[in-house]
Amino acid sequence: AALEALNEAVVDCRRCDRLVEWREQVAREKRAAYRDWTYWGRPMPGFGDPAARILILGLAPAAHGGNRTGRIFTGDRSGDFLFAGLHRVGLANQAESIHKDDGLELRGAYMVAAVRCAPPANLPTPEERANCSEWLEREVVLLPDVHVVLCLGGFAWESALRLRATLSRTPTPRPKPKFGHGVVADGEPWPLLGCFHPSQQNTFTGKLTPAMLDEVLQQAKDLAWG
Ligand code: DU
Ligand code: SF4
Repeated sequence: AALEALNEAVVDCRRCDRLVEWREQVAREKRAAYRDWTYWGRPMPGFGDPAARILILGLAPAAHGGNRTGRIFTGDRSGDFLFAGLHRVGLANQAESIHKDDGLELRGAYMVAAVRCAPPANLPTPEERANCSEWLEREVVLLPDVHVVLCLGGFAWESALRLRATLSRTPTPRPKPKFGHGVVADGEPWPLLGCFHPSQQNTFTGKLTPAMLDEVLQQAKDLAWG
C-alpha cells in the first residue's frame, strides 16, 4: 500500500522541466500519429513484487516503450529481451510484457529506472539523475527484502553507487568500483551486480546474448537467496 501511494505521487512528478516537455511532446505527437495507441507520457512507476529480493535498476524509459505503455521496459525491444530472460530463470510468470493489463507478475524481483521520465536520446543529465534519486531513495525504503541490486548498464551502476552512499551515509570507495558484466561490488546496504544493458546496441551486436543475461540473472538469484 505504501508502495502504491508512492507510485501515485511519482506519476504526478514534474520536477525536471526538460523531461516533462519531452515526455509530453512525444506523447502528443504519437497520439496524433497512431490513434489506436494510448500514450502514457508521464513518469514511470516501479513494477514488480513488493517482497523482491532482487532490485533491477534500469536507466530511463524509452520514448516509445515505458513512456508509451506506462510500465517499465514494456513495449520496446530491450524489454522483450529482458523479460524473456526473467521468465527463463523463473523471476517472471510470462515471457512477454505487452501492456499494463497483460497479467505479467514478477516473483522475487522489482524493477525501477534511475530516471523515471523518458529523456531525449536516452540520455538524462546528471541534474535529472539527482532530481529523480529522491524517488529511488523513498522507494527502496519500502522494499525491505532487497538483497542485491542488479544494475543494467553503467548509468544505473553509477546511480546505485550514489544511492548506497546516501543510504549508508558512507562515501563511495576510491577507486570507485568499475562497472562490468557479472561484476559484484560489495557494500552496504546491499551488493551491486553489473549487467550489460539489454539495449539493441548490445543485443544486436552480440555484446549481450541471452545466455549471458541468464548467467547474470542466475548470479543475482544466488546473491539474493544463496
Ligand atoms: O495490486 P497488484 O499490483 O496486482 O498486486 C497484487 C499482489 O501480487 C500483491 O501481493 C503483489 C503481487 N505482485 C507480484 O508478486 N508481482 C508483481 O509483479 C505484481 C504484483
Ligand atoms: Fe520527476 Fe524523475 Fe521525471 Fe524528473 S525524471 S520529472 S524527478 S519523475
